[in-house]
Amino acid sequence: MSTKAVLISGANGEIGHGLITRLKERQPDIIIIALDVHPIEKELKRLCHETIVGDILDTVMIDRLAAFYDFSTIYHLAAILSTKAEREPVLGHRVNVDGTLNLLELAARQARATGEQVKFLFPSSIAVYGLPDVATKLKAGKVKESDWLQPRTMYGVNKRYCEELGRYYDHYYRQIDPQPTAGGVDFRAIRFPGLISAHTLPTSGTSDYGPEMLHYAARGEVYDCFVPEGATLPFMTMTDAIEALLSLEAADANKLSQLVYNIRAFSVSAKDFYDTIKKAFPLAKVNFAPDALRQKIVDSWPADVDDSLATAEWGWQPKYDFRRAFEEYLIPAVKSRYAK
Ligand code: AKB
Repeated sequence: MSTKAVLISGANGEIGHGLITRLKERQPDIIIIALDVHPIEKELKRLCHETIVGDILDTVMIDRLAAFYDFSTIYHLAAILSTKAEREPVLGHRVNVDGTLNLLELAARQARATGEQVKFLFPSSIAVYGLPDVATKLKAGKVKESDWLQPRTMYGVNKRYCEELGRYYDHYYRQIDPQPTAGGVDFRAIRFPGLISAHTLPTSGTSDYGPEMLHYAARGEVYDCFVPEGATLPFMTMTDAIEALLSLEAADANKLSQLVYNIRAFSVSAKDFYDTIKKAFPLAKVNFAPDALRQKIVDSWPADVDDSLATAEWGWQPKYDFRRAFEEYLIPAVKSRYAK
């Protein structure tokens, strides 16, 4: 039996949590199939039609999924983030590239079988950029989608390559087959900046110092920040990140001139984070103890990105600027989380 469903890989991760909740709020009868290497948390499980503990490298499991469901959209969120992928590059490559290939192949086969498009939403990252040094980074300002594409991390290389893999599946898949088929993969990617959630903490990324600083302060713990006060990256709230994925998914294909879009909400330094967090948690203590090697990664990522194409083509607008993010979402939500 075949049922139209939405597949979310990496469902138990930071984006997955919020995405599942939001999808269900928007469309209560949506059929969500949640896949993760770790068991899906209880409160998410009840929002899903089926939850699967499995590995995106397991093609037998993916074939079984394909036999049971027809997917209209795949949100492929599973990934090994930048710091972990730098420590274990082969694992990073396997999960980030081979895992993505397996799910693109699932999307392509299903699209061909049903004759309908399968949307494939891919979270790419500012890690695809590679600026040579801080001076260049400061001079570069808001980086456009086509600039500085020489990533310096395994994760960045993986994300960049998967953007191109997405282009292949979207435009050229099996292009020499004699019989063209109706359905195909509709690949759409967002290059996310650092993300901050009040409800979850990231694992093994390099932009983690922002969210970690907030959560440590809320728990009354001292935080050893691995970048210097001046380190600057674009960031956004998890709420905005999820809305962006939903907006891009819903966007009219005819209005999209490209497959990959920058988005951003605010560009701030580590000190900006500290100063703002201290206003809400006056006892917050941060030791700036830069790790020169991780700092180099942050130095190679842009201080800000140009998101004008996303705004023009699918109406991207963040709800939260820096002040509103903290005053209206992060601080109240993180206080209530740790008060429990
Ligand atoms: C990471 O730090 O690895 C991620 C990212 C910027 O994509 N948060």
